[in-house]
Amino acid sequence: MTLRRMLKLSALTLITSFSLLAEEQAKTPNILFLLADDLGYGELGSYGQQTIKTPEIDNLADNGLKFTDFYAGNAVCAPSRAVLMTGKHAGHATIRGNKGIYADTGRWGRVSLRKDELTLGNMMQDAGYQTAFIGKWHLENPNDLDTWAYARGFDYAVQEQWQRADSKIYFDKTTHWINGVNDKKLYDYTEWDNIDEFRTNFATEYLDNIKSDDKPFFLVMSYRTPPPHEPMLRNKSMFSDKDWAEAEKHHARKITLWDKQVGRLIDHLKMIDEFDNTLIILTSDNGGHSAAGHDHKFFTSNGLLRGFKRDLYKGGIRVPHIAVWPGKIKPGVVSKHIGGFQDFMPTFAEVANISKPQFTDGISVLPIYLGKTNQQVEHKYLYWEQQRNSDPKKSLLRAIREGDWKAVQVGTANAIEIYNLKDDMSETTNLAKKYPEKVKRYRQLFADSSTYTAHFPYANE
Ligand SMILES: [Ca+2]
Repeated sequence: MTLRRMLKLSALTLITSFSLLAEEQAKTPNILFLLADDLGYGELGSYGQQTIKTPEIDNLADNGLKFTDFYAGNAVCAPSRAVLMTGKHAGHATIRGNKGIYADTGRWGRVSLRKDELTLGNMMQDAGYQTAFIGKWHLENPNDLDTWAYARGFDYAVQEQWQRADSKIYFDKTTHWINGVNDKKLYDYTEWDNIDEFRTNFATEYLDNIKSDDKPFFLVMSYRTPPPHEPMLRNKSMFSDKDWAEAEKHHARKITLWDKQVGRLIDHLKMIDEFDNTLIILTSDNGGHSAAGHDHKFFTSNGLLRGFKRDLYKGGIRVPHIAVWPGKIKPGVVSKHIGGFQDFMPTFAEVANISKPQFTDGISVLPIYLGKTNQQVEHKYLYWEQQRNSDPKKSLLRAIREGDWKAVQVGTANAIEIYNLKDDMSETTNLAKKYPEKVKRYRQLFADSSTYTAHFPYANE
């Protein structure tokens, strides 16, 4: 080979490398958001679970970053998902409980996201993403299709709808509605391992045949696992040799089968060659539950944390948060950063290279994802508020996490409790009497953090 030809080849190689690099840099990543329902802080092997095995998710965690102090938007489904979808914290979100009051009738019922609220789906659409949502939405008025996921920022939406509605449409809980009520498929438990296998099929179908190749995707998988709403499973032999109550066997089966489906979706992503360009998040909408005969203490579902689903003690709100992004997120990192569901909106805005919406209370955690921890902005404090359908003296719950400190008030009739999490992660010793100035400060912060919203009348009390 002549020297001239060698130089020409080297130059060509160099140009090709540069173009590939530019192409690689310009390629906007996909985002896959895996949302469990009522999965406790301690229900994954990677978060300390000893009995139920979650090898697929543990493998995912090993390949990414794990947060220890990350919080759901609230301690029950709808208000937590409202925080996720709007980037507003629980005192600013327009949904503060699973039911709100309608002033005209005095009835407590399901409240949808306001139609003028920009959702995470809307934001990602505006950023040039194709968006998809599969599973439990829980932010709609069942009678108003304009409040369903398909109308709220998702180009493709498969939504379960099992809340009773007043309309003529009959919402069977096995029905999965595709793009509004244009199409539907019924889930028959005898044909599948679990409902999340059925849902994962929608996801693989979406990735293979529905999404286009010219835009990145934002796919939210909203699973049914592990709450008690799935009473029937085909496989009853798993764990049958255990000396456990039937409800506990059922709980363990569900998590085991769900883990398998998460693994299946990740494998599919690898098969279609999208894994390397996808940011994958796994988290839960609130802490582990005790319902339908299942006791959250049986498998230590919430680790050493106090309380469970519905509580603003940490067992109700602290959740796993695993983030994987090949080549970007360093494997095996554990972060103690204090964050919450409102942070996903600004994080995804930054990943998509757009400005975060001004109204969000969240702070992007992208610096932590990328290992630039010195650039991470901290929250001054996190605030939660939950309103229930009865007397606020008993049912207005509020909490704050500020550094090592936690303040909790369980109804306005009860005093504010104060805990120092540094020495007392299980919130067992109320230090309110010892720190009256902190009680005063948190009372003020409770009031300052809660704004008026229709349907939840106790805000700012
Ligand atoms: Ca939930």
